[in-house]
Formats: sequence, structure tokens, C-alpha cells
Amino acid sequence: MGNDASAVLDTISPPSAGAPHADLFTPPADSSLWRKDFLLGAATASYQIEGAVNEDGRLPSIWDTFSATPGKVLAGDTGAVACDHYHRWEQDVELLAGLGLEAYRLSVAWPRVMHADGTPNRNGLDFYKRLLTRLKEKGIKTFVTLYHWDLPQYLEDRGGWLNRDTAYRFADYADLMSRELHGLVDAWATLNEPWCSAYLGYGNGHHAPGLTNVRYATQAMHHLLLAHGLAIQVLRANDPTSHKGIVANVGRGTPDSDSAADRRAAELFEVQHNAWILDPLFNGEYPQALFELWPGTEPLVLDGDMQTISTPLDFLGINYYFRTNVASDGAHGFKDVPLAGVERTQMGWEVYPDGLRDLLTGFRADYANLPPIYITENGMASNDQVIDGHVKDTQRISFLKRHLAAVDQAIKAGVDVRGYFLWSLMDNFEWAFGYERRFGIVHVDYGTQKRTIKRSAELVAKFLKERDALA
Ligand code: IFM
Repeated sequence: MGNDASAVLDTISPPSAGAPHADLFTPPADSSLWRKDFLLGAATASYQIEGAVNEDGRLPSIWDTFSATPGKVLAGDTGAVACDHYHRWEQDVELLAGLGLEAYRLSVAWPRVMHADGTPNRNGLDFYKRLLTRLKEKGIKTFVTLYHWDLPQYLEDRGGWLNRDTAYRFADYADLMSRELHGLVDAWATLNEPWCSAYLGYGNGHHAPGLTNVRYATQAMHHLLLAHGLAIQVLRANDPTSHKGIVANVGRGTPDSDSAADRRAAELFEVQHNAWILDPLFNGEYPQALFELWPGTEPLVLDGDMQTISTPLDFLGINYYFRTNVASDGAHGFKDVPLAGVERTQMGWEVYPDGLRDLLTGFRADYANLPPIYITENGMASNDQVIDGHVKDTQRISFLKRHLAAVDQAIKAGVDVRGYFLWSLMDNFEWAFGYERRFGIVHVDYGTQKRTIKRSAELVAKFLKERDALA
């Protein structure tokens, strides 16, 4: 590893008066973040960090295929090596522990742990057993996502998420994982961001498998949610004491003007991004406005599906990044109207912390049976450089501080938010953007695999140390 986490922490100097951004992270004294039971962790995903795509019998995933297709990923990058975490996991656990992070959200690569005939791949399973055991030994809570987009290619060859059978294969996979890993997992999430799997994977083709048909997207969404519901039931039976939930990306849409048409456009934007997932989970039905907007795109739903999909959850994971300013498209829908002069990240996404607070309070008002919430991803990409051994990610420090303040406001308004995971522990393979976009609180030099702790990570660690020291 490039630098030893605890050694680095010991060298952090106290904030000097007037030093710019020296201590921007520390929350105010009345913040809920000081509560010791508010979990602060970091997140990653298998394909984005592991590499070792051909080792120990791992099968190809749709992202291996997609990233090997010319023109699909910036600079032709692939996840073949990524952060080499498959080989460097012990150092990476040391890094987490050295920073004092209390929880780690990771995902399991389905093609690594199961052969095509459904039998377990022991080598792949052992990797996760070793990793989770070490995390437990370090006292780090484990949040395991079963599906963070790396579908086995052999399932895509049979239709992927367009094939209802994939939902049942996912339940088999959840069964295997919960029989093998129970006791090592504090919280299971079935899916990461089904909206992205469906719309980016099957609707606009920006993600694997790269199909482009809105009707495909809605059918894929239904099968993903069905897979989720089936898996929750299996997880509950096999591992009753852990927590079970799902991770949804949510979007804040605000109207470009005060006109009734623009306000309706903003509402529809949020129906399409948020209610699409949350209504079936918590109300057992799809929002009808969706299909009025795009007639003929209703998925095929069989009897009993909505009941399965709305199986009660222990938690909801929320991933939040930015807001979208929308206007009426002149017909019945909405269109993005990017605002000028606002703060943006390396992704071009607007920095808008109030959106997180507003969504959280809105969900609480809208869903009577909303379970406790974890912010399972929040963070930003910046073009971070190592200069003299240090990474001064000033914008990220300010970003995190403002978003954590938004979470605190939501908690004070009555929303049950139990924790927050930074996206991401380290720079990694950012899907169609390859390695150019750096989301980590730890910098990765992809040439040498050297990890360098960024200033944001130092300040998070410093806060955790201070909080730990409280009586
Ligand atoms: O990197 C992704 C992650 O895999 C899913 N949520 C959004 C992140 C940033 O784009």
C-alpha cells in the first residue's frame, strides 16, 4: 500500500486559524452525526474495484463484454485490473480500519461465486468469506449488495433481465449466498440502483448490456424488482438476524419556472425516477402516471408479483448525487434544462445538497411504511492529483460537509436515517467513464496501484476519532 493509514492519521495537524478548508468537515456540535449510533462508512462495488476477471473460475459478466466493445467505455477502459482489490483486499481492509470507518458496503460478483449450472464456485466464495471475516475481526459492519450490475454473461445470453427466469436465478443466487455467508453479513441489499440497470442498460444503452428500447427498460425493471422481492424472502428464511433491503438511486427534479406546466414536469420527473421504484416497494403498485406518460410501456405483470415485490424491508438504501432542473417538453413530459452558473463536479453534476434533505422528508411524508434509511452512496468525482504525496480534494470536503448537514436536517425533521456511506472508498472504474472520473476518498494510481489517502478521508477519520473519544 502507498501509505499506512494509521501513520497518516497520526500526522494530521490540528486546524490552524485561518487555514483554508483545514477543518471544513467537522459537523456543528448539535449535529446528529455526533451520535455514536449514526454509522459512517464507505462503499465500493465488485466490478469497479476487484479486477482479476479471469481468476479462480470467475465467469464473464455483461460488463466484461460491454467494456471490451469498442466505443462503449471512455478510452477503452475495462474492469480487468481495476484497483486489483482481489489481490490487495488485505491492504484495503487495513485502509478502512486505519481511517476508523465503521461500516463497509461492498458487492459480491455473481459470476465469481456461482457456476453456470448453479453450483457454487468455492474459490470465489472463499474470497468473500476471507474478506468479510477480516472486516468482522476489525469491528467493521458489513453491508453486502448482491447485484451491483455484473450480471453473468450466460444469463444475458438467455435474455438477461428481459427474461423472467433471471429473477428466479437471482433468488437461487441469494439462497446460496445467504447459506454460505450468514453470520458474516450485517445487512444485505438485493440490488443496487435497479433504475440504472433498467434504463441505462436496456433503455438508452449507456450501460451493459447496451440495449436501447424503453419497453425493454420497463420490463427489465419489473423483473429486477421481482428478483428483489423473491430474494428478500429467501434471505429472511436463511439469515433471519441480518437486515435486508434494497438500494435505490433517487433524483431531485425542480421546476425551471413557477408555471403549472413546469411544476407538473418536475413532479413527473420524480415519478419516473423515484416513485417507479418506491411505489411498488411500499405501496405494491406502479405509479399510473408513468404509463399515461409513455403509453404502451407497461411491463407484463403476473398475479402475485406486486405482493412479492412489496415484501416488507428492514431498510431502504438511498443513493443521491445531484438535482435536475426540468421544464415541460411542451407535450406531456419533461426535459432537462441545465442551469448556468451553478457549482458542478467532474461528472458535470450539479452540487445540490438541499435535494437530499427534500427527498428524504418527501419520502417520509409519502410512504407510511417507509423503513429506516441508510444513505448508501453520496460523493463526488473530481480530477484529483497527488502533489508532493498529498491530495487536496477541497471541493469534496465541502461537498461532504454540506450533504451531511442536509442529512442532519432531515433527521431533525423526523426522518429515520441510520447511517451514511461515502462513495467511494477509493477511485475506481466509473462504468462508461472508465478511470477518468475519481470518486474516491483514497486516490489510486492505476499504474502502480499505490493508494494515497486524500485530505477528505483524513478529515472524516479525524471526526470519527473525535467522536470515539467522547464519553
Ligand atoms: O459509481 C457509481 C456506482 O456504481 C453506482 N452509483 C453511482 C456511482 C457514481 O456514478
